[in-house]
Amino acid sequence: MTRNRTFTMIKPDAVQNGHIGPILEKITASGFKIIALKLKKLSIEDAKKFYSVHEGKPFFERLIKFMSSGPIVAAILEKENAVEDFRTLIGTTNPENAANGTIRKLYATSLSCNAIHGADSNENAAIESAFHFSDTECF
Ligand code: IDP
Ligand code: MG
Repeated sequence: MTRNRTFTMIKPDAVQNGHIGPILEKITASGFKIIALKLKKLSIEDAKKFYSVHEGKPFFERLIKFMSSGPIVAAILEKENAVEDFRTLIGTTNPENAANGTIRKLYATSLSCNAIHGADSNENAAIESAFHFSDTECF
């Protein structure tokens, strides 16, 4: 299987609750190499752009408010089958349904505030990585 890359954000709830360290440890222990990493705060405009696919959905405004409420950790990760394996590692969108041991099961506080983002395709991983990291940054 070929190595490829995915994109993640540790969301404001998990950053605020002190879970950056344990989440990064779980990610690297699961075989992902961290290619790029930064702590940043999204503006409302940033969050709207990043989640534009969800515009018009009932949870959109709450999602934007939440994602711009405090710092996030953005990262590019590399592994064989990275996108699919990372989605498995984070668990289902609703943490109540997430499998034991997944990041959302362990660290999410609710369906809205679910601790972590994972890109859902190779194409979106590339788009989302470019959104957060310029090509002058080291990766
Ligand atoms: P994903 O993050 O598992 O890919 P998406 O459907 O892409 O899930 O939704 C993006 C984010 O929007 C979720 O991670 C969650 O924070 C929020 N969200 C999704 N569905 C709902 C909902 O029904 N109620 C509240 N928030 C939601
Ligand atoms: Mg999604």
